[in-house]
Amino acid sequence: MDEQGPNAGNPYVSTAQVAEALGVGVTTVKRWVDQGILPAHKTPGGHRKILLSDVVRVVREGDFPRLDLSRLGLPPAVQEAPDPKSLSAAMLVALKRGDAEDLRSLLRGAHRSGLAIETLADAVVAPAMRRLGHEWADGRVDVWHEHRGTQLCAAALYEIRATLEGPADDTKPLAIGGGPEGDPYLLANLLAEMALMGLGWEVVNLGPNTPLLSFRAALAQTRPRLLWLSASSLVAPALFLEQYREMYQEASRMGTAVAVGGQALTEEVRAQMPYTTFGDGLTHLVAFAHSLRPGARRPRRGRPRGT
Ligand code: B12
Repeated sequence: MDEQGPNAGNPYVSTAQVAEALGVGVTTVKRWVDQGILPAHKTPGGHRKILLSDVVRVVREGDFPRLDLSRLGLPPAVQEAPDPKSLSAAMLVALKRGDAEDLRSLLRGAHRSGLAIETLADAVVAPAMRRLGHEWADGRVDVWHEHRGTQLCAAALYEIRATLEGPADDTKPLAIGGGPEGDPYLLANLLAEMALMGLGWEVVNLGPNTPLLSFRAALAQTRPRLLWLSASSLVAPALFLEQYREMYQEASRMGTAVAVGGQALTEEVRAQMPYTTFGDGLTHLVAFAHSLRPGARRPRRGRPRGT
């Protein structure tokens, strides 16, 4: 970590630079910092700096008539949000061809041009992978295409994840999560982790195939504000439900909210599960996490709420 920021993909910018790019006054930007809308980080040199990823997030949530993000070194394309449908179709082509470079530039380009991680997950990655799954079910592709596609997609996502990393900050709320034992699915958990990082949370991704007893140990040791569970496949549903209920009771005793989702959590399975919230997509997870942070505000037209 130095004055430049945690990494080249996510540099620090000054309040003056942010003011110029968003077309607002420096005092307004400083007020947003004080109100927690724009988190500021103390650099080793004691300067208050803002992460580029936080500016992009605020821009995405707000509406800035005099926006000029090229002043922050971002490509002009940031202004026009890309169409998720055509991105998802292009992603499927790259997945089937195993074209790593195409996949990387497609996903990185979409994120740099302002698409939130949860939108990338729900409207680009999940639909493309779903179609790949249908082609497997119809015998048009083999399981190895799914494995390769998952690995290439994960590799591209880890590059974006690196740009979301900020300095450790124990004032941030903590979220932990992953997938249950026997469930190998990687992408939904990686995207859940990145979506919560993008929201300014401290996040621990336990990854797929994690025994619920280990979830409980992590819960006791980290006492998170939020626990997510992503279940795409349940190899032993009855045992899963029994262990999950025990974990949920412990979580609610600690005041930890439990968010669940994933293709294996059908209505029938959910009817047997207590949880704080369920979501079909990661947009639901982000909206729920937002509601857990009282005071975290979204700037309205050109300036934050109530000023
Ligand atoms: C990739 C893949 C695999 C890979 C996984 C690689 C890996 N390590 O991740 C491999 C090859 C291992 C695999 C194996 C199998 N697979 Co498979 N797989 C898929 C595929 C193509 C994509 C899944 C994926 O990663 N999607 C991307 C993520 C981001 O999207 P998502 O999971 O939909 O998650 C979204 C939502 O559910 C939600 N969400 C998810 N988690 C959470 C959590 C919270 C808190 C919230 C709020 C929301 C949320 O938001 C996400 C983003 O929108 C799906 C097709 C599909 N329909 O998705 C088939 C699919 C899931 N597989 C299927 C099957 C049958 C299998 C096998 C049984 C095949 C076999 N006979 O071997 C095995 C089972 C393996 C096991 N042990 O469980 C079927 C499942 C059918 C069913 N309903 O049971 C599917 C639907 C394919 C099909 N069309 O039939 N698979």
